[in-house]
Amino acid sequence: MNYIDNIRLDDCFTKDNDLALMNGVQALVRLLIEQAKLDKDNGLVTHGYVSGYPGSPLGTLDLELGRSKKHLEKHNIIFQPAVNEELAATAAWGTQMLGLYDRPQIDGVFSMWYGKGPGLDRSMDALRHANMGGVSMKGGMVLAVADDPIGKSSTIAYQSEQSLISAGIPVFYPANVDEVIPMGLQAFALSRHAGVCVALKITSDTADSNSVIDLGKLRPISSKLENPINVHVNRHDPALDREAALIKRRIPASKDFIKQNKINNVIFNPTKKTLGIISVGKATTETIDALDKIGIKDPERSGIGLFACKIPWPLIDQEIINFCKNFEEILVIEEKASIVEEQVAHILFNSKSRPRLSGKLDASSKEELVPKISELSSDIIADCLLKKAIHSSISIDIPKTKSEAIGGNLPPVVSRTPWYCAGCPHNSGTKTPDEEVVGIGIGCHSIGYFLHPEKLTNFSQMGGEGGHWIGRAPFSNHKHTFQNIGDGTYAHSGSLAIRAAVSANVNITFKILYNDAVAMTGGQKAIGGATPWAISKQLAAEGVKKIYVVSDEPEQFKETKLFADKVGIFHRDELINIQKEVREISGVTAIIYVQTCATELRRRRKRGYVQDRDIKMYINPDVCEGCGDCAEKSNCVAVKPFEHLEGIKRQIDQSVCNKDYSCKKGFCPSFIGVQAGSISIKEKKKFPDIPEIINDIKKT
Ligand SMILES: Cc1ncc(C[n+]2csc(CCOP(=O)(O)OP(=O)(O)O)c2C)c(N)n1
Ligand code: SF4
Ligand code: SF4
Repeated sequence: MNYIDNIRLDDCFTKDNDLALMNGVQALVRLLIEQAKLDKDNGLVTHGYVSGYPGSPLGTLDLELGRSKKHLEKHNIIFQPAVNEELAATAAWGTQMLGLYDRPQIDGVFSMWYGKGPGLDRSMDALRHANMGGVSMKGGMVLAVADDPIGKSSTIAYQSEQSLISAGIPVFYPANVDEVIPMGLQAFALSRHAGVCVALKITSDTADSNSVIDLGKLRPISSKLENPINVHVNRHDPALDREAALIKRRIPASKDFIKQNKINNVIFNPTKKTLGIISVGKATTETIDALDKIGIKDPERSGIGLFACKIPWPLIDQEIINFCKNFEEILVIEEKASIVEEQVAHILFNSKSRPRLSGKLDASSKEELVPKISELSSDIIADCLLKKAIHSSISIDIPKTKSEAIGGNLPPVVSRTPWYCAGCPHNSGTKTPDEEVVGIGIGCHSIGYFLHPEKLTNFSQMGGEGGHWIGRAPFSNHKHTFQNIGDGTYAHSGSLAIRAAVSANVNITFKILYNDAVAMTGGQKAIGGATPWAISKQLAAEGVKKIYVVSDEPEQFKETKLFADKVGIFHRDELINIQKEVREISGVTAIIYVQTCATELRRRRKRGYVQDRDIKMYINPDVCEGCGDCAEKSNCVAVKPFEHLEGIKRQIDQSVCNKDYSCKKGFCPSFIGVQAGSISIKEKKKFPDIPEIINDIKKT
């Protein structure tokens, strides 16, 4: 049998040895499974718990956890998606209190919280309480913090360390997918040992990349340590006792654990000590690449040392003193703020051997060196190393031509403006009367920012939708504003902002874009979300003055008595008129715009959960005059221009069309609806057989 026949997609969850392919998100799932197995092997009876809220770069973790349900259940791990990150953190801490109040039949629960940077910020109150209160000895609490350093798919570029450090939470920073499981197991072990919450910082690069992992080597060797006293979760300790437990016992015990387990390590230790580099997290891999890029094949021979700092906080004084000893200069390579550099400066200040310290600034030239913003790449680091060579007496053997090669080895990347998916409800639901502007927020409707920025006011954090207007309204020349808010955001925290607007008595119309999904992060179900009729009743109970429901299929709401009293239900064609009416009403009004996310609808149709629409729209090129009205009316990416002998005309790209039919709104005679038609596929594509060489992989 071919070796490849034995490879399964879920090998990374099921196998105990052998190689398995996994991405950073799957590595987090396997981490939980591995922790369960480890406990079992050690004779502990534990269960697992995982809760959080999706957000990039861990936007797909909950989907992966959902897909792996059977594997998780086998190991007694419960996955409970949360209404928002703060409540997830509170629940995860709750699992640590089991032994105090619940007379459990198990030894403990190891729990994992996940969320993106802004989710960490909103959870800080809960996490600060958890870290002050402590974690159980046979449980453990690890936070998978999704860091998006360049704001690739976030409203802000994020670095989590500062928030975590402020709460005294140790930060583990795996450099790549390979380190996620071993470091995650160490994080759980530390959490149990010192009674602290421990963060596992996962950047976009780690979450999104794949690696073939040796499943037989997941478990790090751990040192046997003496158990610290009075560090674990306790009943109702006074605030100052909890502070003392954290500062005087948990953090010192954490440092002892990190030191004894040798989690940070020295990679290059030259005899001639010229430049000692301390690289943090994923900067280690990039620094090694950078050294290679500038022609330094043997760093130790060039007098270069490298200390891989895997735990940016807290640093272990003795490790830093030992590494830095006798170096002429130390260079700290870390992205964004100088978290490690400042600790190094503090540690070295009173030490006997005090080398020059470079990092964000070059110690000799005082010029900027390692960038303070965005993320680091091997090219940027190579550039820093070159600058170091120019601005100091340190001689690094760099071939001149190599420097020119930096950054020049990648083809230029084509960029395009983000756009709504074909048939997206936001194409229609976000429309406003011409003269109006509308508040932006979190979710797919924010894509509008790229399409018509002049129509939108500034975005807020998730759940802050409408809050800006509460501050602006008393001073504004406008009497009223509109505010978009997704149904996922409404369930997460946004309903509170509506309550705030009612209590501030401002004139605002919330447009609740009910697309029946938390679409931007992958089409999840809104946890704690409600039906349009339940939302209408919630809004009415909060004091919203007038509520409309607008939909592409208003006929689906025949049971009008399910809705709050006096709710008007209309077709989306009436949206503009309704907005003109509600803007004249003083106080808070709402329009619930109901149309399913087109991508979600496509999935549901494919899986047979909802009936497909059987009409396909075509544009007759002989009739089309190329005016573009259909594209403008629908705003749909599936309506594409194509070159015709008579000039540019329009056609519908059937491969992306989601049958929203808003393109035919212009009553153009070119449109043809074909019932029950299917696209003819000329020949099924054949793929070549996988070459036999694959067979040999296992043997080597
Ligand atoms: C506090 C916080 N948690 C998570 C996210 C990640 N996030 C970005 S868009 C989005 C989806 C919002 O869903 P919804 O309001 O339903 O809008 P849709 O994308 O469906 O249009 C989420 C969860 C975030 N930006 N902030
Ligand atoms: S995922 Fe859904 S809501 Fe988001 S742009 Fe696509 S169709 Fe619209
Ligand atoms: S299909 Fe009709 S509306 Fe669209 S570009 Fe052609 S003429 Fe204009």
